[in-house]
Amino acid sequence: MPGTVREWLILEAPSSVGAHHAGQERTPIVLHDLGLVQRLEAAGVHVAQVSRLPVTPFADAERQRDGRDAARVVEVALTVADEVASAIADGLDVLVVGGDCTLSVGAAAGLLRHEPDLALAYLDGDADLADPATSSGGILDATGAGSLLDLHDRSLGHIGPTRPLLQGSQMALLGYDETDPGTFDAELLAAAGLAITAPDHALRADPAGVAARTRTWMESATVSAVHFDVDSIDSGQLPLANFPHYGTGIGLDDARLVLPQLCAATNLRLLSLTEVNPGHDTTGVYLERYLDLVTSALAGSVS
Ligand SMILES: [Mn+2]
Repeated sequence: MPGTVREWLILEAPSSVGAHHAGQERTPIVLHDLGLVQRLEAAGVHVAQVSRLPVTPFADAERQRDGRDAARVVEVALTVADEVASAIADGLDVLVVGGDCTLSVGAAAGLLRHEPDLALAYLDGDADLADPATSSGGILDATGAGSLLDLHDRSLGHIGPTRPLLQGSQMALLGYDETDPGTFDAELLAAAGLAITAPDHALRADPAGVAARTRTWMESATVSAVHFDVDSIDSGQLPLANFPHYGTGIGLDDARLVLPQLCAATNLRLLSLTEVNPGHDTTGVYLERYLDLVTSALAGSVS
């Protein structure tokens, strides 16, 4: 919070319940064991509390209209919402360590209970506009933005204090791949009326400029939040994404410009980290880069 020292809750959310397969549920534990908390503290980030939710891995659930394993996805998202709401009420800022992208919907819902005037920067290699009822897999992991905007009237979009959770004017969508018909829909996106849209090629062309413009927009709201899906970074440079994205997204150096700028928003209350699958990194070199990126981004945000 401006004018005071930020104190963070690290909310470890080991869930892949909304994903294509298991793996991401290990990430919060792996990052914890690699010293995420100590690294943040060494960088000057004040960690007041670390809390770990129950491990909820992907299950071979039957597909439903609301998406694969929708009831469990909603249950986990609501648990995240409760934890975030309680931390925000206590004056803490929250770092959610996921886990799949549906956790960000829960985290935003929790923040919105206390702060309806929220600006959310959604940095993701996918537009996440899929309708779980009609998409090829029914996977809710690919529906985060659409759920926040309640574009398809599915249960994950109905977990918060308002419907939709966010108006289009409350979201910036950054880094997404316009060539993926599974998650991107030009007409749907245009109709949603987002505050800022910057597909991957636009973000690559001017990462610092887009990030600065987005930060200014974030700071015009009462509070702001960032969703950071690691698949916004080209898998050729950081192959940690649960579902690989080669030749799309932004470079790692671009991300080193963009993420710290977004996290430097003076009204930031929430950063949600998603989609890392630690099983993709056999040597630890990529996780090390990821930890560096996240740590320096949050360290720069200390006001
Ligand atoms: Mn994604």
